Amino acid sequence: MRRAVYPGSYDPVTNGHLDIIGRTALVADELVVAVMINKNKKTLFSVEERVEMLRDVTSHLPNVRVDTWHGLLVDYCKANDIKVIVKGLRAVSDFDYELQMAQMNHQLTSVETLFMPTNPLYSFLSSSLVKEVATYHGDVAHLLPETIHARLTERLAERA
Ligand code: COD
Repeated sequence: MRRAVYPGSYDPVTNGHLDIIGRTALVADELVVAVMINKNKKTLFSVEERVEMLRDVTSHLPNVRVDTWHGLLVDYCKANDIKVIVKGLRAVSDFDYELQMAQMNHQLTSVETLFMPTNPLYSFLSSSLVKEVATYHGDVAHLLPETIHARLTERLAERA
């Protein structure tokens, strides 16, 4: 696989995302982790912060870079000559919506979507659940890289 994109919100990046990034980086020549900007979605971290955090935790992977995009993913792919989208699949519940998006994206520009199965260690893990549990002081330290956990704790304390 030449160049692939792994799009998401990454608010914030979790060990589940990192696992998919690391495994995809082994089979792609170049992987772009794209923070997709959705102005209607309320996020805990700004786009700049999410990019900075992703760059920090992927700095050991030489063929991974981080970018942002506002608009359709297929337009990002076209503009960057990317023919493959990678998505992580946690459970059957992810599959329904991901399949719909994969088919829509293919219909729009013939871009292909490849699904990478979650590591069972992280099959329950999502950024939103992590934020919810951390908001009520549940322990999520083992679910995030250390620096991200520190930034999450700090941000939630500011908001409290
Ligand atoms: N294990 C494995 N995979 C995981 C895990 C985990 N624990 N956690 C998350 N993932 C996967 C998700 O399934 C997803 O593939 C990816 O990681 C990113 O996850 P999130 O939660 O950060 O990002 P989402 O799901 O909010 O991202 C949705 C997109 C931004 C990719 C989507 O809305 C999109 O493509 N938007 C762009 C606009 C567009 O083109 N719309 C038309 C689509 S047809």
